Amino acid sequence: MKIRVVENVLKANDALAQENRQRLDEAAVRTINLMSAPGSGKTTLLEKTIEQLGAERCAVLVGDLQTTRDAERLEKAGAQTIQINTGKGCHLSATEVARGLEELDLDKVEYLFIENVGNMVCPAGFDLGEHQRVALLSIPEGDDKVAKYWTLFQSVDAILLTKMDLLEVLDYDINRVKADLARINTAAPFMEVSSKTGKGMEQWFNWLKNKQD
Ligand SMILES: Nc1nc2c(ncn2[C@@H]2O[C@H](COP(=O)(O)OP(=O)(O)O)[C@@H](O)[C@H]2O)c(=O)[nH]1
Ligand SMILES: [Mg+2]
Repeated sequence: MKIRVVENVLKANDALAQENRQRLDEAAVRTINLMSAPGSGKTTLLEKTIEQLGAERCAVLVGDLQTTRDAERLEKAGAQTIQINTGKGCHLSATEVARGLEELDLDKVEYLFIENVGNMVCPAGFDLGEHQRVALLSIPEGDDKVAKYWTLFQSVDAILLTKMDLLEVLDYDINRVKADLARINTAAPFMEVSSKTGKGMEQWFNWLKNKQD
């Protein structure tokens, strides 16, 4: 019985996600769902990305349990931003994204970024209607997270190893991460970046612009 309820919730979410995707296709807005642990650098990456792509081409839906802090940061970067507070919810749902889309003027927008609620488990199970999924993984989190949270890393189209400027001060084995990814997801490009120094960011921007390195 419990299983049937969960299946129904997922089915309803998937149907609405499909509607969101259709709407975004019609508006020609490429939509990217960013997922990672809290503090791994999603908002900072988006601040730099908005600056690089041009604020008028970007919109953001940002999910957090509470506060409008991330929305305030991203609005300051110049992008149309809608904050979604999930209360106790550990991930965004297609319903919340549909409501967020109602609030956005997508006329001039080419990129919609969805900053999901920070955690490496729940967001992976919910289609929001995005076109691509990106996982962030930061150096301070430790090099065992791909193996531990493999369902997230298996489901994404690109992986960013963030805060590369901290590599020297923390014990972190990038080869261990690459070996884990070789078992889980070989299709997604793996990019080593630092929003702080700008190192490696060109590869991310090129990926967004559909350019090869
Ligand atoms: N050293 C370093 N710190 C970073 C970098 N990117 C983000 N941070 C810091 O990490 C903290 C969390 O970043 P934030 O973007 O809010 O993470 P989010 O919770 O995933 O959105 C902040 O104090 C940022 O200044 C980076 O590339 N290098
Ligand atoms: Mg954030």
